[in-house]
Amino acid sequence: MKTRVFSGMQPSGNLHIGNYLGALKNWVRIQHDYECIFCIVDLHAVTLYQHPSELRSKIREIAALYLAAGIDPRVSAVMVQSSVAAHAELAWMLTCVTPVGWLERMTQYKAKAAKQESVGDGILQYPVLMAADILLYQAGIVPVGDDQAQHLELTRDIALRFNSLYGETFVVPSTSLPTVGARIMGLDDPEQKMSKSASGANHAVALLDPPDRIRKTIMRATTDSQPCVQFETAGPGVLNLLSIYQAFSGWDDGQIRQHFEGMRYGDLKKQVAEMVVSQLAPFRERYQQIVGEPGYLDRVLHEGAERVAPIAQETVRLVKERMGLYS
Ligand code: ATP
Ligand code: LTN
Repeated sequence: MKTRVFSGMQPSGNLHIGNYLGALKNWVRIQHDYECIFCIVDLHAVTLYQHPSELRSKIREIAALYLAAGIDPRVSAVMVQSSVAAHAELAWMLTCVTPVGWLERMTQYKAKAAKQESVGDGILQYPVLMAADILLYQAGIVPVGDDQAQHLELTRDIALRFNSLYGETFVVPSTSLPTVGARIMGLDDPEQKMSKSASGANHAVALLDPPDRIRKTIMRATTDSQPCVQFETAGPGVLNLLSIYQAFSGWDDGQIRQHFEGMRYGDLKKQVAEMVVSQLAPFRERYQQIVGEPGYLDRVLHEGAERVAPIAQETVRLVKERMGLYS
């Protein structure tokens, strides 16, 4: 039997090249080698307030972008988290074996909590729900960007703890990070991870941005005080642009070095912009086709949920049996 893969993205904000290079591109690459489930994690999105009608359309937009990027719904299951109730059901059972201290140590929790006056319980529970997403399907591999590595560690700890308390129940998953592009930084501030929820106009390139917008954002990217690329001393802004080029082009380190060493920043930016424009052009086209076909997306999401539901049911049945819950 093929190893199962599970991953997901939150339907909050616009998907950007960090999401693509860190995760989505890998999903497309491995989808024929594994049994894959790609989820739109709407229950995670509502840990922060989302406007209901915007959330409803974002869920469909993200699903369409998965397909536009090359996920084939005949091969992989594409589904929405809240359409399979077992995600929330298993999350409760896992909550009961998770020490609060483990959750309070999560860096993303600390960063989000620091920004709020009153911290919703969902922000703290967020990684338990993520563990439930993965363990529910007995996934062996989880392809994500670098910022999710700590949550994956926690998922393994929860699985191991459950297995040791109640007997072997869950597959303990491993994390799959891309070799290049696992952490794309903000174009306006290369000290911060590129993020959907950041506000700056020149922070990110969104997957559906038109070519002129992409060029503008990249030409305005923060570099450093040197005039041209010097690999030995390059600052984070320049290294970020080089990573973006490398991840999109698939070039190795030697090719990148040979091509860009000594190049003026203006030319570096032009080349990065043209690379990104050409790689994203097919996304916009396919996206329009997908959303233009009445009923297609709903069919994909409905079939995705139907395909994965029996796996989820089986895990919940097993967990209930192990824990002695009524069934
Ligand atoms: P938010 O700002 O709303 O938290 P996000 O941009 O971090 O959003 P997520 O939905 O949390 O996006 O992440 C989806 C996937 O994209 C995850 O696998 C995550 O690791 C990856 N990812 C997010 N940002 C980056 C980035 N800057 N570089 C590489 N991968 C990223
Ligand atoms: N927390 C993840 C999204 C996510 C996820 C998952 C990723 C929720 N459940 C399961 C991989 C596997 C994020 O990217 N913010």
